[in-house]
Amino acid sequence: MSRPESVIPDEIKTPYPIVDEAEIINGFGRGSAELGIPTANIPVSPELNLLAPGIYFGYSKLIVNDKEPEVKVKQRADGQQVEFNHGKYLKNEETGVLPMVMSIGYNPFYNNDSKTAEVHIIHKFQQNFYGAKVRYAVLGYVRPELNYVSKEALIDDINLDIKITLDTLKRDNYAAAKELLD
Ligand code: RBF
Ligand code: MG
Repeated sequence: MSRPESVIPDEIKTPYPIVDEAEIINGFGRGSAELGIPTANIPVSPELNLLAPGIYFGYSKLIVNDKEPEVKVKQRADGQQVEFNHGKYLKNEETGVLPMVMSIGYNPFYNNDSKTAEVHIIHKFQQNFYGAKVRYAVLGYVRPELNYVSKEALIDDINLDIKITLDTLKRDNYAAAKELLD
């Protein structure tokens, strides 16, 4: 599988890199449960809000929120209880700089009412880390948000986004940008 429209330039061009830090909030609980692709939801900052809805890529780094040492149970909009552990169970290697894909927009496949920003960190985590913080560097754009005929088609396209991201981050300028979060 390939995607000719996802041509990413050799240089990181303005408005990238976008570097910021955000608190991880809970989303709809769909990412891991329904798609098998967990995402860390973050507030849409004014800078992210300027980006067109779409899929972006870069690096992220999780930061344990030490100011909140206690695990707290919060109620999600659908009534489900979610545990905010503020990242206290993260392993050492899980707080390093890791590749990420970010989805910004309205998730046409699910038809959300409000704009969301979600980061899928390309790493297999054993636990959630709601309430932790994430530093991120958005380095470029992959594709627009789309609607799909099936959940499987959406998952296939996300897997291709992940592959494109990992390939792109091997290229010189993108590999060097890891330092932005070190
Ligand atoms: N949702 C869509 O409706 N259309 C998309 O094209 C789309 N692309 C995504 C690409 C990536 C890399 C990720 C992580 C998510 C994407 N999503 C997309 C969002 C997905 O629907 C969402 O993560 C789950 O519904 C959980 O909120
Ligand atoms: Mg999510």
